[in-house]
Amino acid sequence: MDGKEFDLRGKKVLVVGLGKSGLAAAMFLRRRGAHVTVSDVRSAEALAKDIPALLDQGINVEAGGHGLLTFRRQDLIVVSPGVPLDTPELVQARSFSLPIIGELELAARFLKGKTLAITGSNGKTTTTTLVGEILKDSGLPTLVGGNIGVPVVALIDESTPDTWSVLEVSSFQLESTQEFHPFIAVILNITPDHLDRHGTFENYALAKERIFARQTAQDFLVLNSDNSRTAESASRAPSQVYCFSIEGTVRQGAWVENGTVLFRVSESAPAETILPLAAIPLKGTHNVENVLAAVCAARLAGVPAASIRAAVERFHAVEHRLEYVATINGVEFYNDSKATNVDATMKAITAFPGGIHLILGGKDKNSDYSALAPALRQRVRAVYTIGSAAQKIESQLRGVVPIHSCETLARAVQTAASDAQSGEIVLLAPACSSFDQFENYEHRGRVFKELVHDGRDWKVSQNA
Ligand code: UMA
Repeated sequence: MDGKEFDLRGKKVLVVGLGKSGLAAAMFLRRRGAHVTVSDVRSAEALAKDIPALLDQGINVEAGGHGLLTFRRQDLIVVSPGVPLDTPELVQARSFSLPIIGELELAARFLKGKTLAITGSNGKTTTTTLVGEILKDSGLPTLVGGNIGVPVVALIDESTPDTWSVLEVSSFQLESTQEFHPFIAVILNITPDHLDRHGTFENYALAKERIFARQTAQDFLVLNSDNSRTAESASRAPSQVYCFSIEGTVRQGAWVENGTVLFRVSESAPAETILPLAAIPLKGTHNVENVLAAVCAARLAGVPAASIRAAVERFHAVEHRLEYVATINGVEFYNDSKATNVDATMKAITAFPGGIHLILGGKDKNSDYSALAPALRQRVRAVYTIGSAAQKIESQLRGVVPIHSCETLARAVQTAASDAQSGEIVLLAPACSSFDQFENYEHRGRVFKELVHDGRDWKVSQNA
């Protein structure tokens, strides 16, 4: 991205949204000499912890709503990922031809070194973390950020021409990119998610495809050939396509054969052995896919096979992704709070052979929960619903397995823990976002873990 920096000195820049991304972007823009205003729909009270630091830096703050005038007198508008691009004030700004970019695009123009970007509906955080570990372990100077929780602008000052920036990128971030141009791009899978924001599945898929839109023939794109919508992207890629598959051999990329992960750099090259499946310390076939994607990305970045194997063997589940919590009276508790869509929940269910007591619910994203029915029939003993999506889930899954309306996570954990027999599983994999009852999915996962640990005596006291 070197050489595409804009001169921000004296420019009037509006940052929309004052979350993690907006705060980091505003501070960065100010340090580069821009006149910065931040606008957020939340009240000044709700933003109180951040306002003094912004004012100290000479940044203007508009709280409690977006003013149409604020969106007019600007040279550039930088949008936070969570702000929909069809927000009326942004639509108006676009009609006045004001340039609008997202935080990812802003950062990409200043980030030095090489970018390795990972997107997908599920598995992004695990794969990004794993690739970051592999690159770091092999001695490459590596930074990790993006949707994983560290705004990309926050990486700029640390980056050098030798840096590898490993970025988790979401459809929200990709939607507002223009020149974003990763050297290695990965699409793990595309399955329905965020339909409340993108409207249709195809719009969502097209946002994901922006990860490779500006790549060239010198760049690489890694795709999951087992996922139909992802495989389809190959024909549109301007870059060199590598694939991964757990179902069969690929022309160039990574696959599984006789219980071993193999990689080849081209169709005519010999297959290299990377590691046996048994050496992967993560649960579920979806995690095998994540490892295959990481193998492709890391080999393309020049990391030797032995180094990849060592890093994978040491890797532990990321918090809130099918994270083992505890075994109480023979019942295992797993926290998959990051399963915020139907496909992720399906993957969590299929990671276990059966005997699952499944906690579902939260804020609906216009999802179709009936897609879970076959997996529920095969592996799930009962469902425990929580949150505002509960009624919809119950009506779409009625008669499939017993459903208990629990409303709160506390009741759900308690009921599921009491129902489960030794050898069974209590799984939080809610298929919904968390914002109706929690600050975010991390908060929901932490509360789940606390409830599990606090409730060690439930069964004992009930049986007493
Ligand atoms: N806001 C407005 N106007 C609007 C909408 C929102 O002013 O019309 C304000 C809100 O009041 C709030 C701020 O915008 O103050 C929030 O901005 P944000 O939602 O972009 O949140 P950030 O804290 O900046 O976090 C974002 C990502 N959030 C989203 O994409 C929703 C984080 O991903 C990411 O970790 C962070 O940037 C750093 O890059 C979270 C996420 O849920 C984990 N991502 C989705 C997912 O993984 O499914 C895509």
